[in-house]
Amino acid sequence: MKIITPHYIMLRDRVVANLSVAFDKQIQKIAPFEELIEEFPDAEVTTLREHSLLMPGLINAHVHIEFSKNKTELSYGDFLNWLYSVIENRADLINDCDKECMSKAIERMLEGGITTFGAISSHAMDLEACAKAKQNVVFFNELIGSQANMADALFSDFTARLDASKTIKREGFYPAVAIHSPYSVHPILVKKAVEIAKNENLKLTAHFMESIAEREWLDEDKGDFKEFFDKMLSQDKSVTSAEEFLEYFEGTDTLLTHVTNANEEEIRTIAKNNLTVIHCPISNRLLGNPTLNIKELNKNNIRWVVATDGLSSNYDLDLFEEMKISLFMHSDAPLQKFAQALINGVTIDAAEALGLNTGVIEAGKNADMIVVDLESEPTPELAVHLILHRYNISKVYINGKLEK
Ligand code: MCF
Ligand code: FE
Repeated sequence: MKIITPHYIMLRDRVVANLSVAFDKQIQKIAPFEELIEEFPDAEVTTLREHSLLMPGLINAHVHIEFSKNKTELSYGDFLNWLYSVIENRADLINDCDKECMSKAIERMLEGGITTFGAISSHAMDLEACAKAKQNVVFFNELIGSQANMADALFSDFTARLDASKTIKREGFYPAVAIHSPYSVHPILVKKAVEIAKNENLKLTAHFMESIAEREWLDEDKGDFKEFFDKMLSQDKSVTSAEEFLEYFEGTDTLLTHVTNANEEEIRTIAKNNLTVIHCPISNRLLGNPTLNIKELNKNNIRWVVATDGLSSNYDLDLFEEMKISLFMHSDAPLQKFAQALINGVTIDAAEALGLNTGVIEAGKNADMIVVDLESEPTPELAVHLILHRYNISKVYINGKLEK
């Protein structure tokens, strides 16, 4: 047993002072220190410095570890140009991103207080690095391919990767399924993969309605994807519609990434099916995509969480930076309330979306916690201060173990 005594603790809906936390792998009790030490006299005690805040570890629900090599290789500003540059540089980027490169990205997230991440794995090159990571990992094996005549081969490659990820037996590692997107995955494949996820109770995620090009292609078989599919795959129309794609996810609690171009009907379907939206503001800006309409999500009571996406469309994997950019992009959102929603989007809401017993400091939750060195007493405006000041993170606990 361990007891930690910070100056302040961020609980579910308030910040408290003068309490300590007793924990092993899970949080056991939150109470005054004297009470805890009496109950757990053999506990290892950590007393923290002035203005220390214990808060839940951060959760990055969507990151592409295999693309961590990119700095200047990929083209930014226009989604299709980015996609062409991915295809052109993919082999080099992936091959040059060795274990060290991937571990560096994972370590960087740890430094930034990320105790859980959702890895979108395109090729399983990141399996070992994710298996060895200190963090909790939801390992999303990606399925991609729009050509019906390739479906069997693509599907068996996907199931082989999924099976390989199932052999990783460690605490906090969860094999899962990613369906790349409506434009890039044939409905036959979508159906089969959703079936597996449902039967085996695996988490599901998909990129959805990211670009204007995706909207035009799915709705009308035109726009920038027309030339792309013609040139790359000799395909002259979309294999599905957005509405058909969404239907496959009925009865699942899928996380949809981007959703920056969804129409009203799709928003209603997302709300009706209780799906979660993953908000990646930096990625959207860099790839020339619109800004997520969070007002509309809130109106429809749709849960949204915040993630970095990969270094293929970001300059860092830092959720504090991500929240800050979002705060400034959504300039008409009420500042304090929106900042708090962002904090929830990297903690409690992300945990709930991923179905993990973490994201909040509460008895019975996994002990994923970080110590943030505030520089003064927290005020009711703490959420804004956390996002603006990027305070030092002095300790990181994952499943009760001190990892930083
Ligand atoms: O989320 C961003 C932008 N949207 C789509 N895909 C990706 C992103 N970052 C990396 N990707 C990957 C994706 O998983 O790039 C490939 C897929 O393997 C694009 S499709 C050729
Ligand atoms: Fe992505």
